[in-house]
Amino acid sequence: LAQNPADQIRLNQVGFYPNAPKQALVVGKNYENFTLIEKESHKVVYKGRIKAAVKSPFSEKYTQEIDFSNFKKNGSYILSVEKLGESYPFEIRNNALSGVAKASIKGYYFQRVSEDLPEKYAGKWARKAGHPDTSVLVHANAVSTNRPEGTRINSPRGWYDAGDYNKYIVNSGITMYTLLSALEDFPKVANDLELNIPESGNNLPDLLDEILVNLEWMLTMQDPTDGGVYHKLTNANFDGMVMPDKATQPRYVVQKNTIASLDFAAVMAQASRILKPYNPEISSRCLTSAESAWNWAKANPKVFYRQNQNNEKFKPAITTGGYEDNNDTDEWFWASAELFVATQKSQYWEGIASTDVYWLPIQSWNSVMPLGAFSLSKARKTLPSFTTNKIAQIQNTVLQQADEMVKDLDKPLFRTVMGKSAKDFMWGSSSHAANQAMFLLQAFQLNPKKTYLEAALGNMDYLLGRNGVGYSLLTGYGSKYPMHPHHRPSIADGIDEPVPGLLSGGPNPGQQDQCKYDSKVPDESFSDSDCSYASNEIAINWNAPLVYLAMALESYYH
Ligand code: 9MR
Repeated sequence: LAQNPADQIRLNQVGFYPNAPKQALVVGKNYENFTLIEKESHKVVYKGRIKAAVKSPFSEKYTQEIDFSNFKKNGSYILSVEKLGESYPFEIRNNALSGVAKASIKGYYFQRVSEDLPEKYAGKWARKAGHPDTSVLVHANAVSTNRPEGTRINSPRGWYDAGDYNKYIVNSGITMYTLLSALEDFPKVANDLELNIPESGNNLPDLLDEILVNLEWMLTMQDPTDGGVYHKLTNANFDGMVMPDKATQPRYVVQKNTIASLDFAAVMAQASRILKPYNPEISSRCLTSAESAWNWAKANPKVFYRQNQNNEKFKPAITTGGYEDNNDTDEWFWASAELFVATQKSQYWEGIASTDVYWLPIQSWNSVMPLGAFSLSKARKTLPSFTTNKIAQIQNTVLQQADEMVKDLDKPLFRTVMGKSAKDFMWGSSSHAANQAMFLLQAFQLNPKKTYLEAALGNMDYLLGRNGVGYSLLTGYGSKYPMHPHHRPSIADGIDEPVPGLLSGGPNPGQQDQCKYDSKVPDESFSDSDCSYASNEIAINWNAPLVYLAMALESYYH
C-alpha cells in the first residue's frame, strides 16, 4: 500500500515556539533516527534518535516519539525519518500560533447571523446575510400572558451555532464564558490581534467586538416581562445544505427554562464584570439582566427543556438540536459564582457554600461547574474573608486534578493528556482536548508549574496534527486539514476550501451519523465528509477553548 510518509509522521503542522518543547510522533515501532531539515536549503540542521515504541491501548498501532526541543532556531523545517521519509512542513518562531489565535476568533465572524459578509472581510467566502430574525414567532410551547400565541419578537444577530443555522442559549453559555475569559486573562494578546472585521479600528479589541455580536443577541432572548430566557431560536427542522440567505423557514423561540436562564445569568454577570472598563453602560445592563434571569430561575426552579415531550403537546414539532440537560446542580453553582463575584450579595453565596467541589469534570456545554470554580479562584483576592476557606478547597481540587492529568505523559499514545482514555473521544472530542488544556491553564494561573503549561501545549499539538488521524483539525491551518466539514456555508458556497478557522469535532467512535468511516478505533474514528455531523461538524463551543488555548500560549511563550 503506497502511503504518504508525511501522514505517518504526526506533528503540529503549524508551528512551535523556540523555547518550548517540540515533539512529533512516527507511527511504527522500528524507526531509529531522524533529522531536522531546513525547508528552503534542504540542509540538515539537527539529528537525533527516535525513542522506543509505545503500543496503543485502543488498537495494534505503535507510535515512537521524536524530540527536537533542543533545537531553537527560527525558520521553516521538515522532519525526516530514516527509512520512511519526510513530514509536512512547519515553522519554529515567536508568535508561532498567532495565526491560529486570529483564525479561530475570525471563525466567529464567519458564523454571524443577519449580516452580509463582504469580500473586504470575508475574502472569497463573502456571502449574503441570512436570517434577519426580526420577526420571530413565540412558539406555542413558550407563550405567556404577556406574549400570547402569535406574538413576534425581534432577535437578530448572534452566531450560527455550528454547521446548522440555529441559535441556542445553553451552548452560547459556555462559549461566551470561554471567550470572555480569554479577554480577561490575556488582554494584551487580545489587543494585539487584528482580525479585519467591520468593527476593527474602533477602540475595542476585535475579540470583544466579536463577543458583543452574540451578547446583544442573547439579551434579546430574555422575556423582559418576567426575566425568563428562551431555550433557543430555531427552525422547526434543520435546513437543507443551502447558503444562509436561501434558508427561509419560519423561526421560533421556544420554552423558557431554568437551565437556559441560569446559563444566561452566569454569562451576563461575568460580562458585567469584564466589560465594565470597556463599556459601563452595557456592563450595568448585563447585570440587571443577570439578576432578573436568576430571579426567574428561583421562581421556576425545575423547568427542564424536553423536546420530545413538548412535541407531543405543541405544534409545530421542533426537531433541531436539543441541548437537553437533566442535571441543574452545576448551572446553579456557576450562576451563583458569577453573580457573587459581580455583586458580593450573600444570597448568591448560599449556592456555593452548600456545594461540595471535591471533584470537577472537564467543562462542556452541559457540565459547567468548573466555570464557576475558575471564576471564584480568579476573583479570590477581591472577595470577603469568609469565602477564603471554601475557595481554597475549590482551588485545591483544580490543582489536584491538574496533577492527575499531567502524570505519566511519556506513556499515552500521543504523549498528550488528550487520549489517555478512550472516553476522551466523544462527540466534539477536539473541544474536549482544548478544554482539558484550558483546565490545565487555570491550574497554571494558580500555581505556575511548567508541566501544566507544557501539557496544555501538548494538547494544542494534538489538535494541529499529533493525533490519530494525522489531520490538523482546524480548517485552513496545516498541510492536511478537513476539506469537507459538516458546515452548510462550506458545503453550499461552491468554493473548494472550507471556511477557515473552524475546529472540526474530531474522532468520535459513537459514529451517530450514517457516514462512511475507515476505522472504529476511538482515536481514528473520523470521516472527512460533509455528511459526518458526528465527527466533522464545527461548533461555537468547540472553537472557544481553542481561542483560549491559542491566546494563552501566545501570552506565555511569545
Ligand atoms: O455538541 C453536542 C453533543 O455534545 C451532543 O452529543 C450532540 C447530540 O445531541 O449534539 C451536539 O450539539 C449539536 C447541536 O445539538 C446542534 N448544532 C450542532 C451541534 C454540534 O454537533
